[in-house]
Order: sequence, then C-alpha cells, then structure tokens
Amino acid sequence: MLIRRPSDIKPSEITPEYVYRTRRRFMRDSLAVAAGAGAGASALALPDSWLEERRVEPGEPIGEQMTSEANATGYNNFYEFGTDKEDPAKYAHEMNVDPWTVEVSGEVAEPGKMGLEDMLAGIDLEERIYRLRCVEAWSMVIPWIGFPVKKLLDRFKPTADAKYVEFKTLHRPSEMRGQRSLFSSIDWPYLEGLRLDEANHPLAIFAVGMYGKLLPNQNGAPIRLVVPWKYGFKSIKSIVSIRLTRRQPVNTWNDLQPREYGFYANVNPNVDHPRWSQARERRFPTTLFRPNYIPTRMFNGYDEVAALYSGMDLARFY
Ligand SMILES: Nc1nc2c(c(=O)[nH]1)N[C@H]1C(S)=C(S)[C@@H](COP(=O)(O)O)O[C@H]1N2
Ligand SMILES: [Mo]
Repeated sequence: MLIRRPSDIKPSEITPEYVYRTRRRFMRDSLAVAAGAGAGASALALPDSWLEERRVEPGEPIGEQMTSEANATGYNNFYEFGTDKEDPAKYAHEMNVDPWTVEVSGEVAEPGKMGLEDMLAGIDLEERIYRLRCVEAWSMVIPWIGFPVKKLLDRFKPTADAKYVEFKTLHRPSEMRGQRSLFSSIDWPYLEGLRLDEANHPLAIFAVGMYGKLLPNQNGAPIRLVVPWKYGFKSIKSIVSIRLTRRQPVNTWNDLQPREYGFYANVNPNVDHPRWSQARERRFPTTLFRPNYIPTRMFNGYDEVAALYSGMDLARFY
C-alpha cells in the first residue's frame, strides 16, 4: 500500500497542532479499549470521548425544528437488521464495529485498505444539520458530524477514468440478522453509487457521528454516507468498500425494483413514486393524529446542486 502511515509523517507537516494532540490522546484511549478495560470498554472503533476532543465546527442551523435524537435513533431503515423501523435499534448492537477497515479500490492511483482511525487522522470534522428525506415520504432534520466525501477520495488519487463511486456495506450474516433472513429479497451486501461529480459536491459527506456523539450502530456506525439532496436509500450505512469505476455501479434498490427506485434518486416533488405521491412528506415528530405534512422541495431544498443535472430529464433519470 502506498499510503504513508501517520507515524511516518511528522504531524506538523500535515495537520494543525490540535489535531496532533487529539490524535495522541486518541491513541492512548484506543489502547485502553484494546486492552479490554473491563465492562466499560467501548465496542466502537473510536472511543466516545474522541469527538469531544476533536474541534468540531458547529453547523449552521437551518431554521427548522431538529428531530429528536430518540426519533432519529429509534425509527430507522437498515434492512440488514430487519424490515421494521424498530428492528435496527433492537439488533444493530450485534454488529461488531471494532476493528473496522475500509478498502478503496478501482480507478485510483493509490488503492489501499485502511483502519478507520488512520483514515480519520488529520481530517477535520464538521457538524452539518441536514434534512433527510426518505423515499417513503417521511423526513427528519439531523445534526451529523462528518467531513466531505471529496476529502477522502482525493487522498487515493482518482484516475482520469474514474466517473462513478460504488459504496458497499458490511456483509456479515453472523452479526446481521436481516442478511440471514430467508425472506429477504435483497442480494447482499447493500450497494450504492454516485457519479464522481456528485460525490465531490461539498454537500456530500461521510458521517461518523450525530447529535454530538459517535454514530449509533443503527444509524450506520462507524462510517456512512449522507447525501442530503437524494432519497435516504442513497445514504448507505456501515461502509467497508469504496470503489471508483468507469461505469455506473449497481445500487440495491434499483436492482430490486427498477421502476420504483432509480440510480439518481434526487428528491423531486414532481416525480411520484409509482405507488404514492412525492409532493409532500411527514416531518418528524409525526403521529397518526398530527402527521405534520409539509411540502417536499426540489433537491430536498438544496438548490445548489441543480447545476449537476443541467440538461438532464429528471423524470427519466429518477
Ligand atoms: N446498508 C444500508 N444502508 C441504508 C439502508 C439499509 O437498509 N441498509 N437504508 C437506507 C434508507 S431507506 C434510509 S431512509 C436511511 C435511513 O438512515 P437513518 O436510519 O440514519 O435515518 O438509510 C439508508 N441506508
Ligand atoms: Mo429510505
């Protein structure tokens, strides 16, 4: 692997001092975790204190009420743990996320496999408060902690032939009961993809935390994609592989129901799902008696991405 390990590089060469200091602290903490510091030992690849030690730039509020942490961590889609909204919160703890490696391959000059800690060393984290619009017509407002996808991809030096990015979720049926289910029609592992210029858009992030803490397993620990202008299924969870490609990669929901779920999946109030309208959404908190319907906005309100699709018929490329 051509990537230099952080220990080979003088930290002052690449990172501001505060990151260097927090990294040292992080290594000390992670040793404690590795040594199995008893019942309190974290099951996560990064200790809980890690985010607090990093200087996380607070996000811009978006003038909309934030969804409660209880809703965002208790009502989830993560079919690897079952199809009910409560299943991920019940069963995702069965997934072991420590250690965690991500492989970057395909059309890159410097492919490699990296442990998550090395991957995040020297990357500044930001808080981003984003709307999340599920294709099922409900939505939330969630404060993520993460960093732009482009920052990571650039380190592996995409070649001139790289046109798309494929992302893959962990495939580990022994810890993911939905992958063991005989009733599942999904061809595991869960796959997603973006055009490279979409992935490089500053709004597209990898999230490692939410609500000021590490990402809970049910939300895609330890690292997941968040693409706020697209339907939620594009924001793939618990990523173990990133592959740069020349051709449009397969994405799980398109593979399953091509008429209902496209590759682009941009939030679009004018293009209905074959079985329901996409013109409005239920914004959390939502109940049977107070569904809290609001109109859905083009690109989920993120108009700044429109230039990515100029000249494209978004009813055809749904
Ligand atoms: N691996 C994987 N990623 C996934 C899913 C899934 O089932 N498996 N569901 C998607 C869907 S449909 C949505 S709406 C979001 C939900 O993210 P959240 O649970 O953090 O709100 O995750 C997406 N990422
Ligand atoms: Mo979704």
